[in-house]
Amino acid sequence: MGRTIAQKIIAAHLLSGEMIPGHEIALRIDQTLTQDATGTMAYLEFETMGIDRVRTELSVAYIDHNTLQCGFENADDHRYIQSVAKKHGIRFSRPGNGICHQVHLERFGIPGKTLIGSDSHTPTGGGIGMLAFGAGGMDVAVAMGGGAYYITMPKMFKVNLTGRLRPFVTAKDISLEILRILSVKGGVGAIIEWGGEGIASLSVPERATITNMGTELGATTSIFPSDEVTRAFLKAEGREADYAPLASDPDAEYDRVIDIDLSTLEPLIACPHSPDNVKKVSELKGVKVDQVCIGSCTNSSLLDMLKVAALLKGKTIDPSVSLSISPGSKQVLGMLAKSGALNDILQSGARVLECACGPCIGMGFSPNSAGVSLRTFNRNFLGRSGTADAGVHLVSPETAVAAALTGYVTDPRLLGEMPAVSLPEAFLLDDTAVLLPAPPEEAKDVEVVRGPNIKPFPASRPVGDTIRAGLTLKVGDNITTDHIMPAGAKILPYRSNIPHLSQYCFGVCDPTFPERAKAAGESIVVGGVNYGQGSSREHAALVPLYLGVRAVVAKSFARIHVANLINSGILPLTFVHPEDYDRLNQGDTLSLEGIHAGMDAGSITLLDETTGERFELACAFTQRQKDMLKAGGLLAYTKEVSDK
Ligand code: MIC
Ligand code: SF4
Repeated sequence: MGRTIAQKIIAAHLLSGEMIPGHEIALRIDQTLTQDATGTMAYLEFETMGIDRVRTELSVAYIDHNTLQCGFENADDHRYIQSVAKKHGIRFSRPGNGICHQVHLERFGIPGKTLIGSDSHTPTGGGIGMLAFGAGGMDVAVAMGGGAYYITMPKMFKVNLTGRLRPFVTAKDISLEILRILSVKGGVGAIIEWGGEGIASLSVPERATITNMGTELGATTSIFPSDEVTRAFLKAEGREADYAPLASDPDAEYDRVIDIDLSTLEPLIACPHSPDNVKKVSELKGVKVDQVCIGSCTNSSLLDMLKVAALLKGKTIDPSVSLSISPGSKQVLGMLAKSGALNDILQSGARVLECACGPCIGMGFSPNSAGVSLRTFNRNFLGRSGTADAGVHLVSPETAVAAALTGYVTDPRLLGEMPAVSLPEAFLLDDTAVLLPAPPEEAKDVEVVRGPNIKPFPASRPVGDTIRAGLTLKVGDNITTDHIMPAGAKILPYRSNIPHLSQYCFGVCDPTFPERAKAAGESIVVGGVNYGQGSSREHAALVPLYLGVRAVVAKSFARIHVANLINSGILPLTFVHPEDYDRLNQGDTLSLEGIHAGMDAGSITLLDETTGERFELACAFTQRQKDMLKAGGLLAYTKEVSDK
């Protein structure tokens, strides 16, 4: 039987395990990336491993999330990351150089290579034919040390594109269409390969928009073939030598095939508060818009920005609207400046923000009270913008401009003719903002700089044979890591300070949780389906661990989060009978007994001591995961293994 693109890359990087869907496999990782909000923790973890130099082909540390610097915390973390990178052979992308995924695509992505990043949108690299995964910081630390990355062998989905997009319909609308079809959990356990004759008309940045938002489907990752379009992009980046063709075999088999005729698509919009709450833009016609934000790792490429500039040229935005534009990288901003397009943007009344995540993660530019915000981003989870009652919608850059010009949700096709925009044959190349590490012989003299915001990790706790704990929080379906451990300008600077962060844990669901959890000592949290969807932040596991959470019982889990729970030594269990969820009440006292034998048998009984009822819970841990849980998480386990 032929192979899919992902199966080919997996086979070439397989260290152990069988490529059978559902089985655990270990992969060799060629490249890693970190960003600063997860990076500080990842490098602290890496340092505990006592390895002098990273053992990957390439590791890059980006600074792009925490760039507001309202106090000393971020600047200190930047200095820490810069020094640790210099010491251990990691390249350092300075603040201002751009959003990790955009810069990585431009300067480092290579078709056929494996990449893991401590950011859930690392699959952006699939746009250039990389097999790229979002992962928790600990997994990235292990990969930097030359260790394997473990995943469950995914199923293979194929999306076949036919036809061609009509004017004002974009790659973002393709992403929203697949979210409409599959929902935020429809990609769980699958790798999505994009193919069909329709992909020939999609440039690498457009493909990257699509693989970026595959994360919102819950997919393990997404990938495009590497073809002449890929070659042209790499050539324009001065990296044609990195090109390698990559395609699936004609007889490759897929678990599911979805056909989309591009010529039938219309401009789409995801309504609050979920990326899969998708409607046609025309259905929301006339809704008043207060704010428009263009940028983020989804839509900040040069192509996006040139289109935006062309549409804004010679026009002024509606006085009632506030418009922000964050170009994705220094390369993009430099080329906008050189071509004069930046001036077209500025003259329209837009506010140009720095090349960083910015408003996407609530780092400034929060909407007004109850404001309607149209954003070209990938997530519109409740509270993420920094304004609790804002209504955040996700749209394409074209639809964003239409709203900025008119003040209302407007079908961009009403703007008239789409100006012709194309990518240049050569990009502006200047890598001076990517600092090189010290050579090995000098690295030993590099001093790692640690600020006072860096606090110790929460103590690891081995999972014993019994857990007796209060059900301190019961939450519903699709709980995101933004619910569990919110981000935003007030909290994000404390990513290396778990005690401080803990005050905000589950703040979106129940601000009393931290106090109640501390009072209870030990807790079990109960959730619905797709618990922990969204970001890769391991803080959504480490902070609950700090607050005494010993187990999470849910109907189902999101991939990265469940790995982070196990890495942190928190026991994730699923209901065998999902309806049992309704019979558990917040405040009950729960106990789990015979955990070790249960882990071997694949099922553990939960006793609700308050009601006397018993429930059957499932677990399907590999030996490695069981050992990790019994050791108290990945770091303790790694230490145990290396001490033997
Ligand atoms: C996000 O988009 O939610 C983030 C912020 O980039 C996160 C990482 C983090 O929380 O630091 C992600 O997507 O993994
Ligand atoms: Fe940054 Fe937003 Fe992309 Fe996360 S989704 S990496 S916050 S731009």
